Amino acid sequence: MAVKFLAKIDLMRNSNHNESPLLDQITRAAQDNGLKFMGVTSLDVTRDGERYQTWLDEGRHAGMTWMANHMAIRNNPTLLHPNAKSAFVFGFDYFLGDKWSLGQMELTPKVAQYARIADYHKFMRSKLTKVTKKLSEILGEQESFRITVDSAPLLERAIAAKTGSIFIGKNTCAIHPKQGSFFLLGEIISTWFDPELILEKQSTHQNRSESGGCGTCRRCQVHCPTGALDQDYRIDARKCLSYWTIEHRGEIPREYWQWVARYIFGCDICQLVCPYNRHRPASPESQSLTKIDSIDLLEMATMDQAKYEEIFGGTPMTRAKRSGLRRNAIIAATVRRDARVTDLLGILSEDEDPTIKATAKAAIDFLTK
Ligand code: B12
Ligand code: SF4
Ligand code: SF4
Repeated sequence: MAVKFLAKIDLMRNSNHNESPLLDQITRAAQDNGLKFMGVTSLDVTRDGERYQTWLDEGRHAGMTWMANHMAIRNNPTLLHPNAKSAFVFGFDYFLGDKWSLGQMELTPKVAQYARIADYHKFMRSKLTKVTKKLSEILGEQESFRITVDSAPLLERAIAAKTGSIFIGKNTCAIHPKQGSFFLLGEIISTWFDPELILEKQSTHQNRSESGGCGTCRRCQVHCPTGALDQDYRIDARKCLSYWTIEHRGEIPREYWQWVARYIFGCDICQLVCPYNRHRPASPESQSLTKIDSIDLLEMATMDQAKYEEIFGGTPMTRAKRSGLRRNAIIAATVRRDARVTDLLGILSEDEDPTIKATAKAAIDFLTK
């Protein structure tokens, strides 16, 4: 596909760039809905598709077997929508102001920031639906669109990097040189294509420059508590706390317990230590969406379905299901010697949920050895 890369447009800064009145209008539509427009790019992900396959071949996706599904679409996102030719990429800034405290055990375990607010799959989709209406007005009714927010087999970070607004860091996150990495991604796949306005930039993140890049920095790799960032720009989900506490079903290996006690759901460490996230103000829009303030380990370890829905319903934490959240709470309470929960380990080891049963038994073992 012959495309032309125009001068990099710093759309994340929401500057009044004058490269294109059309892109300006889209930037404004995004802003009106609390989003940042990062750019529009083609759907060619050939190089990233190859990287993705290597990553899978090495088993780095851990137990996320679904990541090997729909490979034809992942390698060719034009299959996502009839006549699809481009992707408009948007970001939602969710930074809540957390700081990294060098591994200290805080009073209560932390929840990753994105998970403390309402479920982004839902609210970003509703924001993007409004932006799509505007796109239809601007680009004409002959164009059609499909919204995706982590809901299709799409290499979202690779697509975002092609706009030139962000780069991929050694922590594998999409990082904006001025805004850091605490933003969520959403895309509008579209039939529209204008070779003059499509941004097509391959990542140039090896060197540090004005437009981003890690250079010789290795902070994320050094501070990752579990060694999951064992190669530059590649994660091993088999070692990532975020994988174990969110995606994994069943027991969590003992070697990760001390970290589950600090981060009970997800993990922000490799982002909090990143220089690109320094001196960031919290996002007011994200603060207003906050649903989880703090965690009560007793309540979380023992909650029934109704309590689970009351506390965690509508948040990204439901991804781990009630079983996963109870499991994480038992582990955190055990490491923290929270007697309110450890006194119940005998009862919990008879629980009808096999994961809870096994985790409680392992917890008793942990405390007695
Ligand atoms: C599976 C998944 C996970 C897995 C695996 C993470 C991973 N790094 O792959 C787990 C459960 C561990 C995870 C954790 C998190 N996730 Co997640 N996750 C995804 C998901 C669904 C797929 C990612 C994927 O395909 N990974 C496979 C790898 C190989 O692909 P990739 O990282 O996208 O890399 C591509 C390019 O970056 C490039 N590339 C990779 N390596 C290299 C190397 C070089 C040299 C070059 C040039 C290019 C390059 O090619 C790759 C393949 O195409 C995406 C949503 C989506 N559909 O994309 C969200 C997504 C990546 N996650 C997101 C978030 C917020 C998180 C967490 C921060 C949540 C948390 N606080 O716990 C952590 C961050 C951990 C981390 N350091 O990545 C956001 C990231 C936003 C951002 N600014 O980057 C996404 C995009 C969801 C969204 N819509 O916003 N996640
Ligand atoms: S999310 Fe946490 S465990 Fe996973 S790579 Fe980043 S620092 Fe390591
Ligand atoms: S901490 Fe350093 S190496 Fe890691 S992503 Fe940020 S700039 Fe890159």
